[in-house]
Amino acid sequence: MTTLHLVLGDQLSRSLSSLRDIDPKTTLVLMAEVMAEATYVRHHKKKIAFLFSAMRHFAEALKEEGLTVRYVKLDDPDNTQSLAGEVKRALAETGADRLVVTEPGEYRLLHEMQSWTDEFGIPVDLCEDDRFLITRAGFGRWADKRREPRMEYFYRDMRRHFDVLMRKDGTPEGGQWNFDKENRKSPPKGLSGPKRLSWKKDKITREVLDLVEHRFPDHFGRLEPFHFAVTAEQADAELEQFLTEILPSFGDWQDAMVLGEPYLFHSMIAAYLNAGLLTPMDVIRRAERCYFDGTAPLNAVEGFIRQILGWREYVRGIYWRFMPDYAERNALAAERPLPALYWTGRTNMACMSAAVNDTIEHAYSHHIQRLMLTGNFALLAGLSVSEVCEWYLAVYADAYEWVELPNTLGMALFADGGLMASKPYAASGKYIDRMSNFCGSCHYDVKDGEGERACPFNSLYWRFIAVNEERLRGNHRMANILAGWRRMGDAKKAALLSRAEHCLNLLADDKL
Ligand code: DLZ
Ligand code: SF4
Repeated sequence: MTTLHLVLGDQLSRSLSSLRDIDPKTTLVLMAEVMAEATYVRHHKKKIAFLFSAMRHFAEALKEEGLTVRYVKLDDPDNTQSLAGEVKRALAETGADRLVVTEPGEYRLLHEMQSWTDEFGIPVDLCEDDRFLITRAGFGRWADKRREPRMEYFYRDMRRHFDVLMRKDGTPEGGQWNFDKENRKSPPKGLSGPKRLSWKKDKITREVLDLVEHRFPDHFGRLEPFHFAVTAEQADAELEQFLTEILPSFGDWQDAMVLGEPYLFHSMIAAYLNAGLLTPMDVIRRAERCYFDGTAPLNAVEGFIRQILGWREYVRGIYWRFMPDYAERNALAAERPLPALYWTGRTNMACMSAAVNDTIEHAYSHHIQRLMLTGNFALLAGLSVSEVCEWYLAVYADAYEWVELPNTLGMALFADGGLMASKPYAASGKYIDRMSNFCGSCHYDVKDGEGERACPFNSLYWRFIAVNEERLRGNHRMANILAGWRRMGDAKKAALLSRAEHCLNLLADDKL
């Protein structure tokens, strides 16, 4: 009797629930590179290369351990190019009579797998993905008890439950849960991040890069230079570099943006965590130790841990609790087609050009670029929620729907009507100017709202307020801004709205 253990491309953890306590004599591990997964959105070339190389390395490690692995490469002539097709083929060719798989990270795939028992006529065991720290059902119970299931309260419960950065008397280290006020420093002149580790491409990676270049030539992004970690050991070394050299500065400059500095003091581990090369609790405990050992300050360690113990778990919980209808939400009726500049990076807006070009180059940009540049612009311009969500899912090496959808639809676009965020993250050029050095070299004038060279973020910001006045009326956190708009003179209002319309026309003509 043989059991087939399917391991997906973002499940590359040896501790995976479906690979635990397995008997090598009766286990056949199946891994498959398939067009269906590589093209359901047109993923960034670097994202596909990273995953395929990491998958191949993971399969090699399992084989070295003595497990039998059936690894189907993308260009295998018999490849059916879908996961279901490869499971079916493996069952037929090996006589396996049972399938075990850890639950996938996306609703579409879970939905599909739920029909596999009937389709293939064998038992399908779906194991809980316990690399996450709270189960889907556990989060559902937490959320259903609350009128507004906000991250901050979830995070506090997680800190208490896992005893992370807590004092013996049950209060948080430092006497506060959150040190964000210390984490919003504007970047001083010349701020630059440290040099990152860069991995030499081995034979497996070189082969994969060749494959991706040939099979996905029209996908977004630049394939080379490629220096992602592709094994758990390499990812661990990047984490170690972050903890020892970079974490101490992470807090202070967490929200800063600097031209030519895509990484600054960010950890860059999301792609590794989300593909399974690192596990969250290990990262959290090691970061916590940096605070207790005195090698990193509390504002940095707490801010970093909150991303993993709080945000990451929270967005995943929201995703599973509210899917599938969550994906259909569009509370602000945003329908404008996604403009070409999101794909090309060609625009006179220095900030947007930097964010998109960094994305093209690295399949990465940091959270403030995502939230306050590309996300904020999409919110203000009323860009189509589904098109923006698809863009985020395609372009970032760390993006899977469970993490991308709530972050984009809920946080950046406020399309869930305030389930996740208590107010829209809408900001004018003033915020961008404070947190970056982009405006100094921009074609537009950040201090101007209405003139010919006025920063588009300024007029679009007020247009957003005007267009959504009714929808946002009941939101007390928006009351001052709405009152500011109402108090504004008619001539000023008209000038801002006219400038905003002009900017939207330029956007449609690819000339903004
Ligand atoms: C993202 C991705 C890509 C590009 N390719 C594959 C693949 O060829 N085979 C595979 O098993 N998984 C791939 N993945 C990851 C899956 O899309 C991911 O498991 C689901 O989206 C659920 O998170
Ligand atoms: Fe961006 Fe406006 Fe500043 Fe230009 S002036 S960089 S468009 S915020």
